Amino acid sequence: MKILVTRQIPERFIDELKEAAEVVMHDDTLQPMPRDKFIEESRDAGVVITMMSDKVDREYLDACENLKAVINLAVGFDNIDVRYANENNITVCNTPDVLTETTAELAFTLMLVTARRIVEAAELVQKGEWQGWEPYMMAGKDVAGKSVGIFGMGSIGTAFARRCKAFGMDIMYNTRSRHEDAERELGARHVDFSELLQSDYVVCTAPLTEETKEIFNKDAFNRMKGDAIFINIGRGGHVVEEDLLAAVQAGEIAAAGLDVLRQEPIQDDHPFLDEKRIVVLPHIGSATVETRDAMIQLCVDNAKQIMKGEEPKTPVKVK
Ligand code: 8YV
Repeated sequence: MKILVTRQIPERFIDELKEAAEVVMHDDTLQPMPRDKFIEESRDAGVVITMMSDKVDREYLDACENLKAVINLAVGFDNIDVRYANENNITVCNTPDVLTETTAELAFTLMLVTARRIVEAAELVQKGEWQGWEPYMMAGKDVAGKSVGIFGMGSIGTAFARRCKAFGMDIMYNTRSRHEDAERELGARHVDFSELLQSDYVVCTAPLTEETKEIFNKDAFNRMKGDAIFINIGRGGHVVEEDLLAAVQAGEIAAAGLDVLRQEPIQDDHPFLDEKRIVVLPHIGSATVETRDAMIQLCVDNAKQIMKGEEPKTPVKVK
């Protein structure tokens, strides 16, 4: 049975997979597999290692009769119809835990970068425009001692909260269910969404679901403080980008730091590109060599276990 890998991964992982099955790896380094090729190559595959850009929907799952498992190189799995896959006896795996600290670190970095206007300041120097000093030149906003509202308190949200505690921040969070460990260890308070929006920093770390889609919209941004900073490392689909842009431009919030967008990569004419107060990163939350190695290794381990007919390490189950 074949294993299809839809992005390029280092040869050593391919060699390991080859011990279990024939392996086909996509031959483009940057672009995803075109949809028709993805389906075609998956028809005789037993296992597919996917990325968030691969849509594993009903049409795809119906077309792939031999498929036993879809292994997503990500902790998020909003690109996959997990329920339908499971109904059809197709296992779905993701890569939780191994990327938690790295992604929380990036979220914290984005908070510091936007608060202290790091991109703007570095650009000023690079462009040769640093010509003197005045007290409020590139003045930003403190992080230490401020309040932070974390939307989504899973493992990444909690790891992020730990960093906030070290900065003496007042931590609030909003999720469907209470997180008693975070309350006890970090002094985090469970608040409703309206109260969360009153924080100095509003940080989205949640997975994308039907309930959270476009939750950061005109109304949410209107309710934030004028000097609030919005950070998103979850998924672009949480945000109505036009409303975020309008809120920043109208001074309804101060700035935003985004690692994720509705459509990735960003389009050349995207209005965020002209807005200094919105920092956009190319979805690098988990992008360290150590973590990417660990994520890929976990996918390989899952694939090997499935090929042996064993339970994989990290299956996704939907309730
Ligand atoms: C992935 C991510 O690198 O894990 C996730 O959910 O968003 C990132 O860590 C990205 O999705 C590539 O699949």
